[in-house]
Amino acid sequence: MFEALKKKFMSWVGKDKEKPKKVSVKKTKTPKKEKEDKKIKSSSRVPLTKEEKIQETEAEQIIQEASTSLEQQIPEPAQNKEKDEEKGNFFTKLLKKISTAKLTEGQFDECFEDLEITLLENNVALEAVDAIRTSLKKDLVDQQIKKTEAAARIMGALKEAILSLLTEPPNIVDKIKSHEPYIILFFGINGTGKTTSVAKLAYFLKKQGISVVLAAADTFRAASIEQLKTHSEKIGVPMISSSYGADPASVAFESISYAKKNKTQVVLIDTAGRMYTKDNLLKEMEKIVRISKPNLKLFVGESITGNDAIDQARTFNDTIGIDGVILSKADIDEKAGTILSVSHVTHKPIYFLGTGQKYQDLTLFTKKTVLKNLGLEQ
Ligand SMILES: Nc1nc2c(ncn2[C@@H]2O[C@H](COP(=O)(O)OP(=O)(O)OP(=O)(O)O)[C@@H](O)[C@H]2O)c(=O)[nH]1
Ligand SMILES: [Mg+2]
Repeated sequence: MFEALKKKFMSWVGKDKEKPKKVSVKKTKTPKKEKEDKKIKSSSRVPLTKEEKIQETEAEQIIQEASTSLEQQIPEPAQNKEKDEEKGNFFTKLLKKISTAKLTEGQFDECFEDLEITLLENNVALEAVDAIRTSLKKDLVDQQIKKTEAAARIMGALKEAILSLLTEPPNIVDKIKSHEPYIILFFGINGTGKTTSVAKLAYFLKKQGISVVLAAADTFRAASIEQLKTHSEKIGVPMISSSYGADPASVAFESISYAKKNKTQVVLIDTAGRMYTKDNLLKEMEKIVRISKPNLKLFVGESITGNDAIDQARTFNDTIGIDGVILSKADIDEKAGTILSVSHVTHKPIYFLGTGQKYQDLTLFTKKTVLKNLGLEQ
């Protein structure tokens, strides 16, 4: 998850690999030039404290390494350096400009292009890219930024920009305890991981000592009832089902009656995958919602499908209304732009990430996890 973006961000600050071998190209200054430089420095600047001097030296090193590393590296014929790397990247270009003077909007836009391409290539939705641009602009353009702080300010601004896209979900266990029975409805298109997520959540809740009943309201797809039954037996939770072709809304209703009678705390309703473009399927879903009155409607989308998942989430939100998102298959998603974008587009939190095929592979979503995965926080 986020490997590609993390690699990119870390390469900016030289944390992605061992430091490149350098040929020691000592810049020779004539004694006269050295004297002039010293004169300019001492006349135009307030004297620096010892600490500031160290910081400035470090900052100069970063800028120099980042912007001229290619000139100084031993050429590696096997590795063809890409053109944009030669020209510098978002970070190094910005760093150079910010370290010289206040950054203008035009300069920012020019530098942002590199990041914009990276984000789009990694499945970040256009709206989310725009939000990142706006946030970074606010933090960096026309700001008085000390040279010593420039690198940290850029990375800090990036972290803030990413945080602004994300929504921290409420504590699901607290929510569940606020209403009995607490009804959670799962929906999404075919094969996204709805049934697996129902099973994973049942497993998660059971481990917390919360009682669960499963509703096999996918009465459409062949073997769907058996699939959920297998999960219910393995996890050790009851399941309510009917026959194939039965009204899914009535299965949901039956399960809720069961929960009320047996004081079961949570009802997890599995539904058939439906194309969000098909009106009749959405109408059927509306009926399930009307009858089961869920406390939480979770859209299940595949992290790997990028803008498709975003479009699905948007449409389901517009038609049925979603309360939150589960993004499955995050374990096989190198790009992970969907994780960064879906909450910004729908204004709804991601509750969980599906991170594998086992019951325990359901990860509670937190902003901190995203930042950590991106290398922007320890
Ligand atoms: N790697 C990985 N695979 C997953 C994850 N979640 C689900 N899967 C796999 O995705 C496939 C489809 O999962 P299901 O749970 O059957 O999907 P569904 O949405 O219920 O499918 P339909 O009922 O046919 O619409 C299965 O092979 C699951 O094992 C996940 O987080 N990571
Ligand atoms: Mg299913």
